[in-house]
Amino acid sequence: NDYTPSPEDKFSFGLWTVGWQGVDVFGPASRDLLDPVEATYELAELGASAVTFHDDDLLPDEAKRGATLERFEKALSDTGLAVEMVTTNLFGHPVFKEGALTANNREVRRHALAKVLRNVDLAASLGAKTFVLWGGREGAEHGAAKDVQAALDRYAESLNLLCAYVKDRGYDIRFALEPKPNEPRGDILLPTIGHALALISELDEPRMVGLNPEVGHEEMAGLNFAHGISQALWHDKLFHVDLNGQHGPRFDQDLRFGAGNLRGAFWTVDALLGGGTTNAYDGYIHFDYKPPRAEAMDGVWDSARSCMRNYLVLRERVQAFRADPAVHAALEAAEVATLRTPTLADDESLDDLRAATYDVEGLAARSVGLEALDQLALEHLMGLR
Ligand code: ASC
Ligand code: MN
Ligand code: MN
Ligand code: MN
Repeated sequence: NDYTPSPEDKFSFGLWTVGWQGVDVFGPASRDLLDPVEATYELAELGASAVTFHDDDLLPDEAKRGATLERFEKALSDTGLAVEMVTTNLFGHPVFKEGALTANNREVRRHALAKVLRNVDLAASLGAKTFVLWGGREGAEHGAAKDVQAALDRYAESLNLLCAYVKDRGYDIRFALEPKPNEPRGDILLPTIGHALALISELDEPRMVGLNPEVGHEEMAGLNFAHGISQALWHDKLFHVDLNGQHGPRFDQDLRFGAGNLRGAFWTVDALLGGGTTNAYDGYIHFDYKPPRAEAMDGVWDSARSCMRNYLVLRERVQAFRADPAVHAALEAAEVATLRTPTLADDESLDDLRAATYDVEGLAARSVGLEALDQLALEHLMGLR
């Protein structure tokens, strides 16, 4: 297997990923500005099927908006790449320093919503079906500074207005919220998949809003990403995904996919493929990472190539794991499929359940075979099987 990306793999990259110039808290850019249209051609060359962008990645300069869009649309038709997702930068400009859709200042909130609406029009005109909202500045560092309940009212208000707008215009677009626990704000609203799911259930059009979970963002909170996206799939809410790498709870590293928690990446791919369960993910395999500041442009393209290669290798390993007869036997021994049987049978009552006798001591002493099963997974991951 040469792990060459193909269109069926549906790989997608944010233009801001390879375009990241390496500006960080301690130093300025370490790389030159990358023209987003050139990045589009290059990503197509590497094997991507689609690109995504924030309004300001593609169109930072209002005066050049028309000309850049024309060049970008030509790149899309030359390469056959799709724009599958669009998102709005509501975090970079200092006007959003205290929040955007949930800023205390009402003018800021109105400006933020107008910026999103304009970008929704652009997303629709480019055929994007998913619109992501990452609320990096929606949060606080201080206690009394943010009325969290009012902020959630305003978050819900914005989402309700956006859904009504999309319906009114007849756009084929769904929204996806991207949770993150902290950074750049001390504490961000909707910090995890679970918090975002709970907010969605309170909206006017819950079916139009789902999630765009990012590997590193859940892992920053010490959470299991595969479990998180599995729950999102259970709720039919995994609209999109941001794959990258992270070494446990620390700053948002945005490593290339496969770096950092490799074992977590194995289970992430398994969960996306529907790993032995009901719902699988069928959307784009989207990478949101930052090529490390130390790299020059050759390293940037190497890292983009590696994201796709690592996904393809892990997919092969996961499929081999799921196809291995020894794994089937271990799953059987661990009674994994038995969990699909309802606890109470159709023709039974709770009285029947209470009247039955259970061999409590025998059950307590039973073997569960979990270590044997996990070792098989590790051996597949390590290439030993
Ligand atoms: C997004 C998104 C992120 C952030 C980050 C900006 O839209 O998904 O994780 O912006 O990439 O640096
Ligand atoms: Mn991130
Ligand atoms: Mn992201
Ligand atoms: Mn990111």
